[in-house]
Amino acid sequence: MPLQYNEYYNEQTGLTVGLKKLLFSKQTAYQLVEVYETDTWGNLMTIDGMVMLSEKDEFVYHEMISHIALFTHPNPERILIIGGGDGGTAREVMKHSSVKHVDMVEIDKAVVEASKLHFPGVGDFENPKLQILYEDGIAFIKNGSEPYDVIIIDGSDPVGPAEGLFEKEFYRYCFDALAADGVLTTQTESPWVNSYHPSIKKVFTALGDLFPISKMYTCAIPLYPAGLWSMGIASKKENPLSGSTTDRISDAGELLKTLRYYNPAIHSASFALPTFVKNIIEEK
Ligand code: SPD
Repeated sequence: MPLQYNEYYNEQTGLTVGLKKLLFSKQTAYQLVEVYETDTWGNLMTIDGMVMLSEKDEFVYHEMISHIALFTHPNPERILIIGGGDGGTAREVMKHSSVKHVDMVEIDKAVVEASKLHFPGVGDFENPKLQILYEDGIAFIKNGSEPYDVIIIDGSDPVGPAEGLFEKEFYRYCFDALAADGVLTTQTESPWVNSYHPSIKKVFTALGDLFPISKMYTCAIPLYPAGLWSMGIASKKENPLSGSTTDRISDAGELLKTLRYYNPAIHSASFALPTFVKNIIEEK
């Protein structure tokens, strides 16, 4: 029997990845963090048996959770990332020349440690703009700080320590922590997995109640359950589909050359939702 990683998202249905060997395994106070060398996807990080990233497909998630929001904000300088310990989101955010400071609040040091050891191309941990705080993101945001221009919720699935990242109360704290033209993005799971629908609905109801503008968008991530992933953007002022957002993207030629998934057409197209996906957030 070959060595395999299996993540079941519905009874016996799931994802299978061929493994070469286990590289890292740490049970922390919060979760089990593991890294495997795979036969196809480079190194793969899992948390409590759920895929977080692979070397080969991480660019999709990290570009899409970062650039939609960063281009929507007219001048993003102060950024907060909740979670994101592998460093991929911070790497993308810091490609924007307007960004002066990034706080990354990661609850679990082991995620950063595993990434530094086994994902050398993912994090830009030595960048002086990045400050890593090993704290609970929910407590951090609740306690208040100087306002942020953009907040990115790069957490895990809605089980264990990340459960609170899908609650309205948490998004209210985020709203309060954002400047008057602030923008937020968050990862909101796979629309194909029925057990996630209540969490998806809860997040979009909260964003719609709190922010004048909120939208879902999607991207294709092969190693996440069923390959289709949803994300949410919420904004106090600027619309992600406005002409000024489009102009900012068109002016960012050099940055766009560094990307492999996100481009101007993907920015707009990712907001076109299949009807069954729209129904998850619109049905009463
Ligand atoms: N089931 C996958 C959910 C993963 C969301 N976060 C991924 C972390 C990558 N920075």
